[in-house]
Amino acid sequence: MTEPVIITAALVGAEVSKAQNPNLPVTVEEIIADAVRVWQAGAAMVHLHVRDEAGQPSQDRELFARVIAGIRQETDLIIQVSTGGAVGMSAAERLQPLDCQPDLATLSCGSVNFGDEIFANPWPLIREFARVMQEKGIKPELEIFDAGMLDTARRLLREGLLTPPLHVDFVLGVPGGLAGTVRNLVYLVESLPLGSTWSVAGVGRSQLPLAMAALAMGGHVRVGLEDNIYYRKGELADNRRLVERVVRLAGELERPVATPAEARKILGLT
Ligand code: KMH
Ligand code: ZN
Repeated sequence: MTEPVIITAALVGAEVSKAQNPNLPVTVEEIIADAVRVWQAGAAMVHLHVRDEAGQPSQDRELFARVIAGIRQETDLIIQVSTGGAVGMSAAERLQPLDCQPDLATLSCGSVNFGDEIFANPWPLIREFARVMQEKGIKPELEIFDAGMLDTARRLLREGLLTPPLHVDFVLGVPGGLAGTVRNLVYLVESLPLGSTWSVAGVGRSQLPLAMAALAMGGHVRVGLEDNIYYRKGELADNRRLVERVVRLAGELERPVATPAEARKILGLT
């Protein structure tokens, strides 16, 4: 049978505001409600950020704990927390959600220009984050924003800070990172360590073509307002519709959509 596709919904992120898209979930209740909607639509995993009362990005462990508890009460979604947080946050701040027993956590494998700013992930920070995840038994999702970051992932493997098989997410189309083209995706997938699982998150207008490419290539797909606020040019999206579209496309390509239980098996989660 064709490999089922794991759909991950990146619900809110740290960069988008409600002013840009009123459908963005920012309160604890809104994030939980959107998680339920994308789960009903076919997502198996959520990539989580949280916001504070002012709607600003936060890595506060209490906020994460409330969101995760609410999602787990209503769904069997796989919970993946961000350790990227927002540009400029300290390492200690970013690590907080690892205290909330997520299933996975992101591990960014290098620094990258991020619009006008720098998303800083120096080697000692990467190594420390990997060590904490290993200690807590949390599977990393390796965030790859540029091609050299795969070499950093290999270095972590050599140093025993990652346990194979790896799970990788190619975040392509960040202004400052590797462009969101099918050619780049093919190159990255061909460069992966054998046995790795992978998904792609295309930023902005690259979200749809890269999702379609991943479906055709046997990979997994991340969509959501964190990466892209439009459904099509000039029309704002919401998280459920973005997931529903991937489900329809998967159907056309005869890729079954993984339930959270199937996704857990594919990712080797216990
Ligand atoms: N908000 C970006 C600076 C992650 O979640 O791990 C980092 C980010 C990656 O979103
Ligand atoms: Zn994120």
